[in-house]
Amino acid sequence: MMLDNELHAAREATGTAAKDGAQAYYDSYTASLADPDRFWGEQARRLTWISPPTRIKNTSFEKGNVSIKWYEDGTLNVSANCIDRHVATNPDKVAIIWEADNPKAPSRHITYRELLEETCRISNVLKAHGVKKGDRVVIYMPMIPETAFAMLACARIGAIHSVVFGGFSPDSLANRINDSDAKVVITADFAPRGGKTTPLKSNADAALLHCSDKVKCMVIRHTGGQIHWTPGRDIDLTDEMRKAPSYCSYAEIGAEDPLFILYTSGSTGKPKGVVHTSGGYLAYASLTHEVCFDFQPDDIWWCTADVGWVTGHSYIVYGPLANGATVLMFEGIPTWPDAGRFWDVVDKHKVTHFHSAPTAIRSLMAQGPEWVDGHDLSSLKMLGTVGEPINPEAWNWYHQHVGKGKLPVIDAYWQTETGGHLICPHPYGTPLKPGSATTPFWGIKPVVVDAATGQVQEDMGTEGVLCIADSWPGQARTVWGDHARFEDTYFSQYPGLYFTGDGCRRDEDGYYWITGRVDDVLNVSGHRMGTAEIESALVAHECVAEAAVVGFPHDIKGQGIYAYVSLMRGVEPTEELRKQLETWVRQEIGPIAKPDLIQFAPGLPKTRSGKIMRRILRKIAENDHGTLGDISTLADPGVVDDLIANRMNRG
Ligand code: 6R9
Repeated sequence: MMLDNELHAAREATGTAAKDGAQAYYDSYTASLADPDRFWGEQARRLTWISPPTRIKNTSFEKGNVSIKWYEDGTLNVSANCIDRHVATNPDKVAIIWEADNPKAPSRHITYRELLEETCRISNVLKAHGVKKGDRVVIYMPMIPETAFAMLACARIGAIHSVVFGGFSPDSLANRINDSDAKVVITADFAPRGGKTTPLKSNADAALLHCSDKVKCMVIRHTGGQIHWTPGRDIDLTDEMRKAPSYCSYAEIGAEDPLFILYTSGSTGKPKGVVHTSGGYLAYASLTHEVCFDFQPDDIWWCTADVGWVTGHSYIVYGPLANGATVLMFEGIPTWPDAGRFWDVVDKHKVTHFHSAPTAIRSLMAQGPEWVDGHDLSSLKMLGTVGEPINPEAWNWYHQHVGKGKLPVIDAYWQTETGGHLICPHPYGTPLKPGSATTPFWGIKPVVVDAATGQVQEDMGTEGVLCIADSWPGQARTVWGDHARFEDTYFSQYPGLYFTGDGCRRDEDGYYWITGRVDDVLNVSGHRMGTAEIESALVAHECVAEAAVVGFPHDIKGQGIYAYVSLMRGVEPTEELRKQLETWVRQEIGPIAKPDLIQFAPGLPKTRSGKIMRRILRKIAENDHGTLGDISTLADPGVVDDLIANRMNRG
């Protein structure tokens, strides 16, 4: 379904004609590929540099020599770009509107001037405790403005932050503190969410038992609930902020100095610390935020992601604040206290841009349209979706009920590693097709590769794995402490190309349709989970001999987690044990990794060389065991019958 006419009607109805027409947009695309140095040299001017770059692009995707540098001789400060330059022109503009989990709690409005003061206070506290340029600071926080202050405070002094999602367990937190060798953890007492609270500080206490005793713990008092204090290690950040000076000068930072590390799941081993640097990342985040959403100065921008994920980094904090936007930050969830909460917030704060995820849309769709229809959503100009492929049914529901059949839905495809959007429509310029992220953004050269032959497919109407042929400024530079792993993960499969890990189809019109991960990464409610991580958590339990984890289609989450577990000899497969294993995984990794279904299996299907045949496990989990294909290479084909007979997903 092409929505060309509807979109033109939308442009008229909302009166927000895109700054550039569609033709200009696609002309810029052509220019960006024809002369990247010139194009990105011009784009660099959107930032305020201390020393403007003269060298623009210096990148190589060649295996063994992967090196990505943009604007390498430029210097700037990211926090000054996100704050000070707006304070100079418009200090009383609201930078952050905060809406609490509890709908009865007052919202907060933080102006750019206040954002500067609060950020500087944290910078000063960090400095007073010895944090210097290049030191790592882990941020384990609720969705509160102080989280953004803390990120920007690190950027101001050149410290590298690593935000850890508040839903991660103490073990996951400890792994990230240790891998990044962090000097400080910034946390809060508790994180309220959906009427429940996560005890962040006590999780941090548990994590820090496994870390160097030099790591300091700074605590924001958010709910004021009772917490344990460890003298000499814990610092009352709320109190120290109050006493700290409200100005801190910003440091001069090289464009290629790291801004942050963000851990993400891969197909093997432990999560990787993806490293983003300062100049290219910020230019790309701010450009995509402005262009892909036709962002205008008076707009009220709301992205419902958590700051613990890359979407929160690029499209709650860095992109919008670099553009001087008013950003709404929401502590709660879509369905609490009821399924009308998102729309209450849109109406209350007159949100113009609403950017969310397919899983949230599907969960609201399941509650019925009446929760949306009763609200005044007339402030909205544009909708966004990100995180996983959106099924056309959810897209249409979103467009019809939230967008009243008029608003464009910007489906933005990208990754932690890409810093910003890779493939997404131009609002009003690109005719939309529900379920397709449409066409590449400026500077992005997608290629579809035949997975079996490694051949680049030149045609339209083709399918394969998605790679990108050349670098763009927002691209991750390395994996923290392990450049070889960076090369190996992204640049070794298809020489000279960046491998996304996603499958895709390019249709006759040149539109891209992401078909999901082709590696052992699951996408559960838009969260990336490595099957290997969940498996190693399961086998760490004393009753478990072996485990294999696969995804299965799930109405709300997109993918659910299906675990096949073989028990140690003599251990009985009971319901109680099943519950224990669920709790175990929650504790080991976090609630998002809890298996939806656990099947006890006396044996797993393996090849004669001992490889687990995941293809078969996937089929059984999908309840599609009629077409298992060739199982003759299995060491013991008999296990398959047992797996089918005892499957958990009889749909
Ligand atoms: C931004 C983000 C990345 C993976 C990516 C892909 C999936 C993200 C998507 C999408 C289809 C979209 N993904 N956006 N698939 N359409 N619009 O989500 O980063 O957490 O690193 O996940 O998410 O599979 O490879 P991240």
